[in-house]
Amino acid sequence: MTKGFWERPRVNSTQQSEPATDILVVADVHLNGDDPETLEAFLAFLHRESDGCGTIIFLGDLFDLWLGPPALQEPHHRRLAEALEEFRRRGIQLTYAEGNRDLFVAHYQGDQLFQLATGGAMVISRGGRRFVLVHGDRLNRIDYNYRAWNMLVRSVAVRLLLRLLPPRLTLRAAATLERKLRYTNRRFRTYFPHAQCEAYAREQFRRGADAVVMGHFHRQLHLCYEDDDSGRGGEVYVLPDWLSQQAALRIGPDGGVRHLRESKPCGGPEEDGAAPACSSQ
Ligand SMILES: [Mn+2]
Repeated sequence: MTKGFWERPRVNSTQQSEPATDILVVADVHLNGDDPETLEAFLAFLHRESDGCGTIIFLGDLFDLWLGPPALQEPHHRRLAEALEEFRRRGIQLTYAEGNRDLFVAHYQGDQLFQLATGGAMVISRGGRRFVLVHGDRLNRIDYNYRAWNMLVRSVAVRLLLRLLPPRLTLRAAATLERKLRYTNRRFRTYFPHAQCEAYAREQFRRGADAVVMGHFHRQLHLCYEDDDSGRGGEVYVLPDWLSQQAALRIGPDGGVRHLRESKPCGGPEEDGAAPACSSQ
């Protein structure tokens, strides 16, 4: 559900208390059925990097396209679902914030695969810092075509259609849709909407957030916003995509944020150690 995303994002708190464990945040993995090697590489990455983590937050677009209804789960979706079971058995909390390639994932898969799944933003606290985590595709309010498209495909009518149509037909249509979707918000993905980001972030800071974490833009940014008239400021971390950069972000028990990066093709993990210098906007 996306209604009121901007004005009042659907925010969910994943935990009341603050456990002394790290949070691993991953975005834009863009897995698909044609590339099982990448799926396995991602799972290996998750196993390695989730060591010492109590929570993994998937910040949307885990697949090139993920339709939530159980009848529309393809082998690569099922493979990941099976693998997630193992993380849950290890006591790791799994959460999901939908991206633009996810349709009704929170609705249908929320209770099955994740302790928490949302079509909007989620909130988590560490070290007294309050983080708002959101995919980021709906950040740009002036991308009217995309917003209209987004409202249409996430409507109740489309959800019902997905349940009524024969799965084979739906999956074929989805493959076509997915190709089209690649171009819907291309123009707005080629640059980072700084003004829109600041407006969104400041809204969250005024509501008590200390930092906003997002993916979607397939680039790494760390932005600091000074206190405004409301006396509130904060930071924005933009997480690069896992697909091309094997990037992830780790939030420590003290609220510290660290970017992880693994060199390609298959070297050991290289850690930047600290987020890039914070540049004021
Ligand atoms: Mn995206």
